[in-house]
Amino acid sequence: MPDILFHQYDSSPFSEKVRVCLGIKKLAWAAVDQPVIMPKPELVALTGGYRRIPVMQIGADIYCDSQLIVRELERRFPEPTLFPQGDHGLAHANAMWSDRAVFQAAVAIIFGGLGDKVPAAFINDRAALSGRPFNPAAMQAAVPHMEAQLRAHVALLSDQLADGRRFLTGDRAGLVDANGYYNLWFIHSAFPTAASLFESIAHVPEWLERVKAIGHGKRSAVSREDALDIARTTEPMAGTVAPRDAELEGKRVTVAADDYGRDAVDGLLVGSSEHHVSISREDPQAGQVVVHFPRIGFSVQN
Ligand SMILES: N[C@@H](CCC(=O)N[C@@H](CS)C(=O)NCC(=O)O)C(=O)O
Repeated sequence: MPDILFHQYDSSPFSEKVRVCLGIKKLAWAAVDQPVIMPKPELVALTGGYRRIPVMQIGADIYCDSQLIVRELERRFPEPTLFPQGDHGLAHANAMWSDRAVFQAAVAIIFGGLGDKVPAAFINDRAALSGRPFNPAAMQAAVPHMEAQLRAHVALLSDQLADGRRFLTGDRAGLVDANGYYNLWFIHSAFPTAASLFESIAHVPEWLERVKAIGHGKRSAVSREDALDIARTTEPMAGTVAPRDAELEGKRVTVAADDYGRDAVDGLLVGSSEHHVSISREDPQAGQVVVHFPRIGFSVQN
């Protein structure tokens, strides 16, 4: 069984970002399929309350958010790299563009386009997730603006590819390709009529095909129950705490996303850096686990 257990669902765009990175790295991994809406009892047993998808599990270490998952994949499996030109900082910063601006446009185009075809259970779940009404019918009014936004964002990809390069930073694919790709994949798979928005933008369709051809690495499957068993029967890795967090070492802290899905997770601070924070918690089903979060987009309270 592969070490990488990837809690995901197939239609999830942020999961697709990571699946492309797993493909670039040619890694073997097991999908642990999670429901698209709450409840997700096995997932929250592992995370302590964080409900978003994707989450990566390696033994009893639980990595939340695609930003940190990608960082950890690069740390553990450096070759082939996700940063073929270097530029680590810029490539990670580029996720703030894809995960916020482009994602917001994709969501409005897809759900505004689907309108009353979106199931009520999904609408209610996403309203609870965001803490705001989730109203596909109202999103329809924003579709023309969001389509213009999307085209302008995709034009940036086209500019980047204009000199004939195969991928966004050169001849080898990397994280920025996964970032640029997954929202267009999301539109294409969830609301294919809207794909006409970018199918005629120069260089983009060929590049999308190239990224698709990378594939997802070597995928297998593990059940949610088995994933919990693996957490319970393994020890989490030891971490180190950054000097600026020394006073918090071993103390109880609460970590929560600052945008949506803000369910707070609490535990003892056992690791940190400028890029991540790690907390240890004991769970009746998952045993002792360490849950890791990125710094960007997450608050840490004590
Ligand atoms: N910043 C997060 C965003 C993750 C996110 O929004 N995921 C969506 C699915 S693609 C989600 O969790 N939706 C609610 C759910 O699946 O319960 C990341 O990069 O992982």
